Amino acid sequence: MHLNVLDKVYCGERLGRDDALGLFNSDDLFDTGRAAAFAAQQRHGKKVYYTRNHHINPTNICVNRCRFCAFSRSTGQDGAYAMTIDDILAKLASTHSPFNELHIVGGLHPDWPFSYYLDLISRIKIQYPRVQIKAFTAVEVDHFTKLSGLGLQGTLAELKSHGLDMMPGGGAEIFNETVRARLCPEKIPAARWLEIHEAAHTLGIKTNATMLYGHIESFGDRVDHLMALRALQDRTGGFQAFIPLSYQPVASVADVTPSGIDDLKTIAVSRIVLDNFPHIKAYWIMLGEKICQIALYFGATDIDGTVIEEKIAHSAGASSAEMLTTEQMIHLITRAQKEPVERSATYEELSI
Ligand code: V47
Ligand code: SF4
Repeated sequence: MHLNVLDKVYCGERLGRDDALGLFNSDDLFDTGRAAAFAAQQRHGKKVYYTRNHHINPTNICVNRCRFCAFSRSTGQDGAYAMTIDDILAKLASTHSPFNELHIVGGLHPDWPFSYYLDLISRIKIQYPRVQIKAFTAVEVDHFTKLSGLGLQGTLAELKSHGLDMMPGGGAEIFNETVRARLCPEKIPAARWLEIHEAAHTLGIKTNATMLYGHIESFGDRVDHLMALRALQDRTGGFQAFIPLSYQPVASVADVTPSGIDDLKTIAVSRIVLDNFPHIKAYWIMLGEKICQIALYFGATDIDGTVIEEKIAHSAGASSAEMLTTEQMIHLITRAQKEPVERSATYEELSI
């Protein structure tokens, strides 16, 4: 059965649910990886994309308090913080590393009005007109709809007109509702996450998608998650990259992180199953730099960016560096015998 499944990849045939499940259950990591590398090479040759980006997390105060999230705090709790727009602009002004992409996500603050978020992105755009803003997960956008009273389309249109260039893929976690209820009972349901991404695509806002794996979910849950994303992408074509997020252990959920083998298998199966996604991103922050580099032989064609200051994975104890320089990113890619390509948030190739 396994060989037939991979033959489908080489013939450009789409995999079904059982095929994908068979790959997750197989121990033949190299055969799966080789087929995924073939799928990646067909799309992008030897090119591997990276960006110079900066992560901004305006607040860690969040009304949701997902069980796997070591980043969030309640109001008044030790370590809680909330930045003003001036704080954020001062932080950006003080960075010495150039950036083309700003990745802005944060907690669902109980008191901030919608105007905070609009002012934030419009003031950044005034200061940095050439920088692209990738901001706000579907979870935050859902929260904004309750503040704005503008409905989903109206809220997204307002964000776009104030400078939102694209949306990150966070908040998808795992779509299976039973697992989701155990991981993050307060979070929007999977159907709402998909609805928000579909609405963004309809308005011409490209987005990414993620999957948090390696905690209490089953392989079947992962396959269903991938199938739901593939079906939406068939309808809209608005997804740019899929990012499998390797679970960083938090005692209240599960106390081990996925193995390197599971990380590579998940990258490979994602590349094969998501035949309509341009990129699979190996997020070095959660994988570590070495697994990220090996992932370039298992179907990944993007390694995210310099990041500069990462809080979400590092709050959960991620042992990767907090930033990489452009030279380190290029080195990571060229040492894998691949061709580094600097990109914008929306995948325009930039000349260095
Ligand atoms: O939604 C929280 C995850 C996500 C943990 O779109 C955890 O380009 C692992 O979505 N272990 C935010 N993951 C990060 C994210 C992202 C990152 C990089 C690039 C892009 C993109 C998106 O982090 C959250 C949640 O799923 N997360 N806690 C944890 N313990
Ligand atoms: Fe809040 Fe996002 Fe953390 Fe959940 S994952 S508690 S929504 S910041």
